[in-house]
Amino acid sequence: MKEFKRYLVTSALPYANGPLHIGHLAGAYLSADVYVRFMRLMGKDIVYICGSDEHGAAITMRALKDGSTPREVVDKYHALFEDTFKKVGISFDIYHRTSDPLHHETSQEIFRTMYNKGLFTEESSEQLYDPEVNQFLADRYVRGTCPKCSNPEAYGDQCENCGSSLSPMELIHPRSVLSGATPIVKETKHWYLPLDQHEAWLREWIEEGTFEGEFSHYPDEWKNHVLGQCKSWLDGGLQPRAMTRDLDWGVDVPHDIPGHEGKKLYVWMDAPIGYISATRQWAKDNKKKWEKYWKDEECQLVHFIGKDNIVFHCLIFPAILKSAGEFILPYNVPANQFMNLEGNKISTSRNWAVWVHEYLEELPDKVDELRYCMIKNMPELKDTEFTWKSWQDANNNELVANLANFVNRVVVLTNKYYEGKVPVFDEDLTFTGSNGEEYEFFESEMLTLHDDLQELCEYVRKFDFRSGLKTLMDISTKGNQLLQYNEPWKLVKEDPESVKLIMNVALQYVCALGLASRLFMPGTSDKIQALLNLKPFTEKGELLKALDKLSEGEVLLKAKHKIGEPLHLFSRIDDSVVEAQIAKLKAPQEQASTSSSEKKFKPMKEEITYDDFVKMDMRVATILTAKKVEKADKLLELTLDLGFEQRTVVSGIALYHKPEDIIGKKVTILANLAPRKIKGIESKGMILMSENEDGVLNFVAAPEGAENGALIS
Ligand code: B3M
Ligand code: ZN
Repeated sequence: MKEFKRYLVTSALPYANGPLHIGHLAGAYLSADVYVRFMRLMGKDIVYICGSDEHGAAITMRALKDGSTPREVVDKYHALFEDTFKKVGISFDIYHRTSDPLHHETSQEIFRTMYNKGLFTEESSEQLYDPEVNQFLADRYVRGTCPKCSNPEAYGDQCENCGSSLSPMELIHPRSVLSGATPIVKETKHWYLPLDQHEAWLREWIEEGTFEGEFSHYPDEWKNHVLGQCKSWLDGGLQPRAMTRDLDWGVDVPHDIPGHEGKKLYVWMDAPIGYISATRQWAKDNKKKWEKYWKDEECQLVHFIGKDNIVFHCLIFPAILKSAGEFILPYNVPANQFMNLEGNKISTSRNWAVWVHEYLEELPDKVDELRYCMIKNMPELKDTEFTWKSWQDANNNELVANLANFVNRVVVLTNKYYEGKVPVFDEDLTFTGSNGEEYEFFESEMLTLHDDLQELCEYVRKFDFRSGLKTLMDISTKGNQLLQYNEPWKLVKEDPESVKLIMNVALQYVCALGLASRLFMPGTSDKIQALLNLKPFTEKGELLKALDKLSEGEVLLKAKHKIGEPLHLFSRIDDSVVEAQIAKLKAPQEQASTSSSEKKFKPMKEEITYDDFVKMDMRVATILTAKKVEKADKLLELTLDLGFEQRTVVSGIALYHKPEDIIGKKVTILANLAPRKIKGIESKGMILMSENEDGVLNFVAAPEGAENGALIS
């Protein structure tokens, strides 16, 4: 085990294209959070970095689907992520975002350094291009018929029907998602990272743990599945990978590089650099030097990620770091596997997920219950499964019956027998062990407590968070056994002196649990500390201090210290809560499985002639201003730019769209509808909306790239 001067921990930057589900939480955030909280409690100099990944096709596809802009998409989800992580207690030192100018600057600097050193190769390739919107098409922007199974809706990178991975050129009858046009093949030039040239040192680094002949890490501390994936990539032979794309959303290729026009950095080039830019921002805000964390061998870098990101963190990003020069490489990448849900893989598109923000809205006082259940089932070495029943069981049988029960009994008894003061006991008291010999009961209990805490620390240090949590609960079990075995409530009459000793030991256990639960369940730790009437744990070095005290035979809680009043740590969860959650999860699936002909569609309207149709003047427009109409819940007053004029339209969409969210939005409008006065405002025209089954109104998207005033026919 190597000690470092500094520690730098990152969690994968989530794509800001949709909310977080519990699989994300168990994958890359709770694991890192436990590790970081532990390191802080051990007094380490540690920085915990994360932020939103705001570039790439994941974002632009979402914007396309929602009829909004990439900027709107990332702003929305970045804000949601910040809020969600905060409520779950993920203790980042900074939560940054890759659309920040500092990130653009940082990734451009690294790209430029690599370019100037001649570490990219330039290659031309043929790619699909949409001739109608004049744009190269990312893989996901092409759909067509799968050459393997004939599914007509396969994506350019994958067929979701048969699971084959594809390239867009393989699709039969390809079409552009943007315009429906048949793409043409066009040549384009990109900068490639020649990973083949990095293979030899990467292999040595992964397999031997040495870099340029020097120690880097112990490979046997890496998880087998992580090493396995890396080796299989290496054995398959690494290929050069394009580090740029033809896109209009992302980090520009630096403008001093010839041929930069229209090119952006590949999202997997810029996203991991997001860790560096976030550290720079943190350092700026806290008057620290970011280089001390990224460019100093005395710093341990650990990336927490899900298994689908292994190749990027273990091969591609290290190759970027080495090329850029002077950077340290990760000491470990303890990737987690996946967490399944109620018997199936979590799926965003099928809405088979527990969305974290919804959990927090529906069960706001059950945060530590979620953290506990996620850590207990963390997919550290293999895929695991979350079920609402297991969540309920973990709460009722472990948190309530074991931890809360123990803590509560100790606090209640201390208040009852000793006016809430930690009892002073007779130090000459001796106990007789099962072997008939006398021994120092108190000292031996403190040493056991020390060893158990030490064991918990060792597990966490080795990224075995499940065992760490199990050890915490074992300490609580031992506390319960202490009470159960000695029955202080019976013994108090006949042997009050022994009861003082037992209760003092029990209080030391409660204190240790309060401290150690901080790693896993910070809210519970706060509560225990409050009911012991202690100063708030500062985190910095508290666990280290406690271990030192216990190893010296000193107590954590001094005799005569006055504790607080009892307080509920956890309460039982009823079956009805579980049933409601399962019903909610299954409802959309059942709806989807009823065949479309059974769906309730609104009846068709009466037939009209072509002449009726052409009377309508529909146009593209942009919303310039939007405000609520006074005393009308449903109405917004909008100013629209039709290119040739501006006009006011009153629209009944206020229940579904906030004014600040829709300013700048491109919409479609029926422009020659006779003006009407609505709530005293003259409304000229009507915005086209579609209504879903729940009556929610969504904008009919304007055609991509269309200008204000363009006629729709
Ligand atoms: N955004 C992929 C993901 O969310 C990607 C991770 C980036 S880490 C630098 O799974
Ligand atoms: Zn297929």
